[in-house]
Amino acid sequence: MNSTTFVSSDEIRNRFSQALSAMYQTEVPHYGTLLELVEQVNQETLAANPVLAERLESDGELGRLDVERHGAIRVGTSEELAMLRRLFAVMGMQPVGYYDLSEAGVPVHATAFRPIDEAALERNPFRVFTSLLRLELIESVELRERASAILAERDIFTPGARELIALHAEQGGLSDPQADRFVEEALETFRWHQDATVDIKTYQALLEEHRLIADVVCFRGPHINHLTPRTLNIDEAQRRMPDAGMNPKAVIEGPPRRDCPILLRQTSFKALEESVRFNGEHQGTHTARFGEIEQRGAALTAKGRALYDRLLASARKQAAGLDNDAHQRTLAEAFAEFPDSETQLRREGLAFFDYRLTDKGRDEGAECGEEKELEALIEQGLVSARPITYEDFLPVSAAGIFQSNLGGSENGAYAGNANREAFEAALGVPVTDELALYEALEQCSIKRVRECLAKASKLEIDG
Ligand code: OOG
Ligand code: NI
Repeated sequence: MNSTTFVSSDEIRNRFSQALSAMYQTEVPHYGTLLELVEQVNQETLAANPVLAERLESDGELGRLDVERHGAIRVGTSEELAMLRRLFAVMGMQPVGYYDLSEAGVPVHATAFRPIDEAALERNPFRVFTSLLRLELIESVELRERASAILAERDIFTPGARELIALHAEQGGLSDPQADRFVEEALETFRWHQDATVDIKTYQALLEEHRLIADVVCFRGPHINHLTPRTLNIDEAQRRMPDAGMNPKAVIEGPPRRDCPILLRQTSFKALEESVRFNGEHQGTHTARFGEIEQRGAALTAKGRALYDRLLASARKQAAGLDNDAHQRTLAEAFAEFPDSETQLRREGLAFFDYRLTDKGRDEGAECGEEKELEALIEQGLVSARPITYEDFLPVSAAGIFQSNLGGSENGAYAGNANREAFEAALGVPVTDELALYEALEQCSIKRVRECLAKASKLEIDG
């Protein structure tokens, strides 16, 4: 088959995220309610803030505000994770970053499958936070063996999905009908199953060890456990959740509200109790699925991230147990130390920026000299600098999201067990370092600016 007839991986990811969203809305009607709330708050925010509306419009963002930004699943074995890597690769999603949740008393480690280049992110940034259960952290040998025997029995992929993943590798792409079939088959892996694969006693035993172990082990597949649209005002959305019939988690995770947003702020409605049928015809319930919202800001450099981590750690100690309003006030006080203007963030090397030649720069670039420092070029209005959006996750925030749904079943004994090598061995490839990606984007934008200036001054000399 000729490669020109292949559908792009960006297009397959776009179709998949839409199909997943439609499925999740029918599975979890509450999630539809969250989407409506987010849409309403977004519209009000835009109406009250024409500058923001204009910027989103000129960035081509306005038309796709309602596209989900991420979802999450949890798998049980290395084989499952390795196959998922191939499934996500069909959609142009690569494993980026390593997240150790054992530190937070949750027996998983994780990565985010996401698009990495600028054009792909622009098309559809959909990512999936993917956790691998760490049975080796279960202390009871018997329970550990029982769990792995149960997991060994299941195949979370349909034969059709396996076939199309292989076909994609063989052909180097998928045709339009093949892409549609792939989306349909891949969706099955993410579907909810009301029938557990175990009896209620086994479920209870695993639940007692840790709720998350029961969630991963006792079902036929790694049901999608949340989706996450983008909100333009997370504080307002959180405030309105109860009136809209949702039970929000206690606090918004991440940095406080700022003039220059950094990293990622997230909150969710808490997981719902859903009815489940266990082997032996026992009816019971299981709590796993929720809805989340996110608001993203600038990607931080290693220096900026270290400052964020330090301030967050100190604020969290003081904020423990506070309600969201008090929690946000405590955070805001601690973060007073974190520069809050784009100029400062840039000059102090705290965030990554995308540099471009302005119209003025294009007209007058020749005289300004290519040798000048970037900051001087910015001051003269010849170059513009925009923060690069953070596309990844935050371990402390992720832990907060996990814990809000676990009913306090974290286990301190799991802590201190980061094992990136084991995760990468299971995955079959190393994960990409997220900082290196932002650094490369920034460097690439600087190089483009320099090249344009060099070309302009050469034209000037030649002419
Ligand atoms: C994943 C929780 C982490 C996030 O946005 O930080 C997450 C899970 O509960 O499986 O999705
Ligand atoms: Ni999430």
